[in-house]
Amino acid sequence: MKLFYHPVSTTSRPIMLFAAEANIPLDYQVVDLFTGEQYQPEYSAINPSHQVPVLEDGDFRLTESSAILKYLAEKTRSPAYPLDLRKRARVNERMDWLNTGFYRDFSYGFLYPQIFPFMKRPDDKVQAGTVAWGKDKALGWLKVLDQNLLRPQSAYLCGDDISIADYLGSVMLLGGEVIDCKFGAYPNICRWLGNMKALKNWAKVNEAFYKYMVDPNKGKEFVQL
Ligand SMILES: N[C@@H](CCC(=O)N[C@@H](CS)C(=O)NCC(=O)O)C(=O)O
Repeated sequence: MKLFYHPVSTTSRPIMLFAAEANIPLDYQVVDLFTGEQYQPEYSAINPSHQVPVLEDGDFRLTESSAILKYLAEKTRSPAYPLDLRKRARVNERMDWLNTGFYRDFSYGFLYPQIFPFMKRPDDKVQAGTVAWGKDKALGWLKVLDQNLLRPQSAYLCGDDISIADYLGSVMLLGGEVIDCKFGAYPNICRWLGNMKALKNWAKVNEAFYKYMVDPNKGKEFVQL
C-alpha cells in the first residue's frame, strides 16, 4: 500500500503514527505542499480535492484521514478499532467529534488564521473577529474534551485502550504547540497527550512538524487560549 502524504500535514501524521505503531508497511510518497504539487495535473488526477493524505491499495484509492485510519485498522484487524459493535461506535463517535467540531473551530477557526499567512483574513478587524470566535468555540470544545470525553480516569479517548481516535485527535491537539499552547489548564488532556507522546514512534513522526512549524514560530506573539 502507498500513502501520498506530507510530513508536516496534520491529517497525514495520524496515519503515519498509527502505521508505525501497528507495524503496517506503507510506501510513503511525499506530495510537496510547500511548492503546490497538490495542484499539478498528476496529483489532481489522484485527488481532485488537492489534499493529502491519499491511500492507494492496489487499484483502490481512498482519501480522508479518518476513513484511511479505519481502512488500515480494519484491514489489519487492529485492536485500535475494536470489533465489538458499541466499542467501535464509540471510536467512530470520537472521530466524528474531532473532525467535524473540534478541528473546525480549534484549527481552522483559531489556529490556522494565526499561523498560515494564506489563511489570515485580509482585514484586521475581520481577522480579530475570526480568531476571537474560533477561540471562544475552541475553549468550549477543550472543556468537553477534558472533562467529559477524557475525564480523570481515562488514559485514552475511549477508555483504557488506545484507539485510532487517539491518533487522529492527539495530532490535532499538537498543533497548539505552534503558538506555544501546552494545555496547562486541562489536566486530563495533558495526561492523554503525555501518553501519546510516550509512543515509540511519536518523536520521529512529528520531527518535521517541530522543525517547520514549531521552531520557526518560537517567540512570536499569538492570541492565546
Ligand atoms: N478532510 C481531509 C482534510 C485533508 C487536509 O486538510 N489536508 C491538507 C494538509 S493537512 C492539505 O492537503 N492541504 C493542501 C491544500 O489544501 O492545498 C482529511 O481529513 O484527510
